[in-house]
Amino acid sequence: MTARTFVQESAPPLMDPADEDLSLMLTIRAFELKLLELFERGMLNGTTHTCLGQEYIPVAMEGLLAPGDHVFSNHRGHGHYLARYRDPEGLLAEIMGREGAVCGGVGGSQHIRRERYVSTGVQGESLPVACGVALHLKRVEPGSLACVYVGDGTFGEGAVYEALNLASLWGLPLLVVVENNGIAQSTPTGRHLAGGIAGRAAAFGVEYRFTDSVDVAGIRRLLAPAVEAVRGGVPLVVEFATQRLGPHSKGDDTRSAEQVERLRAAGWYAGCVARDPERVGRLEGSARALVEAVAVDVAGRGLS
Ligand SMILES: Cc1ncc(C[n+]2csc(CCOP(=O)(O)OP(=O)(O)O)c2C)c(N)n1
Ligand SMILES: [Mg+2]
Repeated sequence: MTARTFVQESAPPLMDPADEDLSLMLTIRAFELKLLELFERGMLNGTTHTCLGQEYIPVAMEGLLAPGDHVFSNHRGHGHYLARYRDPEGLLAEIMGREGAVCGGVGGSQHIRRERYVSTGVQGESLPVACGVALHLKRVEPGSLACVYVGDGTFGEGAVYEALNLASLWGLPLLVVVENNGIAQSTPTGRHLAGGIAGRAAAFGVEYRFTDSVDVAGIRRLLAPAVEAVRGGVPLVVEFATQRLGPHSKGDDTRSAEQVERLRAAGWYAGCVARDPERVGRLEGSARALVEAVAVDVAGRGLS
C-alpha cells in the first residue's frame, strides 16, 4: 500500500462564533468553573480534570459528527459529553452521585457511557476499542465513524500505534482527535514526544490535519472533507494545538502563573471577549445562570 500524503495547514484567524456555538462553549466553561468551585466548597469527592481552554474543540467536532457516530472520550471529557448531549444536569448528577445521574452515579467524572458515547480514564485504551467499533461500522453501518479524543501524552501509548496500523491496513472509519495542550499532567510535550504527531501518522500512512485555530466554523470547513473521507474508510489523525488553562486535575498545576496567563490571553475566551464583550457577557450570563440552577437543583437531590 502506498503511503498517503499528509497536509499541514492552519484555519483562518479567529472569527466570531455563531451564538449557538458560543453559548455551548460558554456553558462548558461555566460547568467546569462550577466544578472547581464545588470542590473548593467540599461538595465533590474524588478528582476531576477540566477542559478549560479546550471547550471549542468538541463544539467544532460535534458539528462534523452524526448521531450514529461513536465517540470515545477520556479523563478530560466533560466538554466532549456536553457538546454531544447538552446535558449539564445528567453529568453533574453523575459527578455528584445524585438522582438523575447519567450512569447511575457509578462512573463519575471520567467513566461515562451513554448510547454511542463512552469515556475512560485509562489512557490509550480507547484506540484499539474504537478500531474494533470502526471495523463493525465499516461492515454493518457504512458511512458511520468512530471518533476518539486523546491528549498529546496519551499519543505515546503503544496501543495507539497498534490501532493506527490496523486502521490504515483495513481502511477503517477511525477519526483520532489529538488535543495537544502542550503538557501531560506535569510533563511538557517537548519532553515526552520525540518527533511529532504528523510524522507518527505518516509512518502508518494515515491522513493528518493540523490546526491551531480557535475558530469553530473555520475548523469545520478545514476538516469537513477529511472527515467525510473517514466515513469512506480513510482514517484520519487531527491535531489541535490548544491550551490547558486549568490545573491537570485540581490544584496540581506545575506551570508558573505567568505561563498560564500567556496561554489564557491567547485562548478563545479572551479573544471573543476582546472582540465583542457585550455579546459574550450576555451569553455567558445565561450560561452561568443555567449551570447555577442545575447545581442548586442537583445538590438538593438524594444519592443515586
Ligand atoms: C494508562 C494510564 N497511565 C497513566 C495514567 C495517569 N494519567 C492520567 S491523565 C495523564 C496525562 C495525560 O496527558 P495527555 O494525554 O496529554 O492529556 P491531558 O491531561 O493533557 O488532557 C496521566 C499520565 C492513566 N490514567 N492511565
Ligand atoms: Mg496534554
